Amino acid sequence: MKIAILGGDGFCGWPAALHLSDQGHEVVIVDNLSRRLIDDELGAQSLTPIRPLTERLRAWTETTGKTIGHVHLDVAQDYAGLLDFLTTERPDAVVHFAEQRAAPYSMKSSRTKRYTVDNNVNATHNVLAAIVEADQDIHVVHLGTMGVYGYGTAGMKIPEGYLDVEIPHEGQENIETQILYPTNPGSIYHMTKSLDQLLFAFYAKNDRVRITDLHQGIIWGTNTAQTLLDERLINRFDYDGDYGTVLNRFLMQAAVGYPLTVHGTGGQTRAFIHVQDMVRCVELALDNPPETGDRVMILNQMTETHRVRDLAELVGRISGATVEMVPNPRQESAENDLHVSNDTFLDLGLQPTTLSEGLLMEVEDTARKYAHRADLAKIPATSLWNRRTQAGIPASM
Ligand code: NAD
Ligand code: USQ
Repeated sequence: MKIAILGGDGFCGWPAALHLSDQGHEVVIVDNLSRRLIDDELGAQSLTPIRPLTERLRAWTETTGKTIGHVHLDVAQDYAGLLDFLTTERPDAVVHFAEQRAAPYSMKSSRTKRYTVDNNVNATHNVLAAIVEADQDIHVVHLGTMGVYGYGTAGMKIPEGYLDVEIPHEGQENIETQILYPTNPGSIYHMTKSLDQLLFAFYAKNDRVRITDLHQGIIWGTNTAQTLLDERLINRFDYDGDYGTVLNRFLMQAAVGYPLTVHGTGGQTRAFIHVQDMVRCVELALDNPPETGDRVMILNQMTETHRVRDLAELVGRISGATVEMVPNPRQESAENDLHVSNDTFLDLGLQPTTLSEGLLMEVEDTARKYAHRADLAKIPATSLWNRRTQAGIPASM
């Protein structure tokens, strides 16, 4: 397959590009390097020493003899460039990672809120409109989020995107149908992913664009089989208060001797997946496209759920780190349960990497190895969700 990876310089896109290239696919990365500019804006750098994209690509060719192309393009702003790219390159599939993905960054200010909405919604819409205008049958695989569902499901197992409902019908039998699972986003970032869902539903229905939307949980881990081949291929590792995700932050904090920053009571339950399983899921999704447009294929891309305080306890146990309950900067439920159906990927053969296998290795091989690069001042989460959290009132929904 010829595959365009939009956002292929990022934390998920880079290992996905290498994995697909390694599998023999022809891969082209499209990225405007905005994530690297945000690193500069925040004064925060990846814990791991990521190399410039051109050097990464050269290292891939030197190491494996394979080539990955690169087009510097803003998918959200340069519609003509995107259309030209699709018309010229004619990819079989587009994997769309090219969005601003940090919830805390999206909640920092009206500027970052507006940037996140403009960038994410336009990027997704441009991809869909350009595919229709280019008149090509390109399979779109989008990286969405578990967070579109919201996290309070009253014990119900979240189905893969669609909910069976029975609607009362005056005096007649109830109508049985399926609807998109109602969204309940908890940040501007998660809201853009909810808006993406509607764009996908529309373009599938109206233009029969074939779309797979992967509702992904929080990624943990850093490297994959390919990014480990040469240090110049290393993946990024975010640990700062905006972009660092919870488990990787805990691993890094354990490595540098910083008390693990549990928000509030740590009662939030979230879905997780290892970065190596993420790249495999993307491959499985590409290999199993929906046959027709009409309806978006939605898959839950996660392998385990964990409560934040349990994760902190686990990381503390294997590393000796201490735990500190800090005031929650976010507006979110203090406690929630989460049950998720991930049957499709398991049926397609995914064999999950479990926390119990990979966690210690992650602390030793990545977090401790690069601990000397850490800037501890960047650890605290300073993005406050609203006037309540700014006033120090404990978060509750
Ligand atoms: P990232 O910020 O590391 O990578 C995103 C990449 O897209 C960056 O290289 C950035 O430069 C590029 N980009 C952003 N806007 C662009 C634009 N307009 N034009 C061209 N390139 C653009 O993020 P990530 O962690 O790799 O996440 C990728 C996708 O996966 C996101 O859409 C995110 O919502 C989703 N996701 C990530 C996680 C996670 O834990 N990291 C979990 C669930 C879902
Ligand atoms: N948390 C802590 N301490 C920390 C950091 C986070 O307790 O130091 C808590 C947060 O309050 C939250 C939970 O951990 O309750 C998860 O936070 P996170 O930053 O790891 O994850 P989130 O903001 O949801 O975003 C991340 C990715 C996003 C992706 C999402 C998947 O940045 O791109 O969409 O995970 S999901 O959470 O399933 O929606």
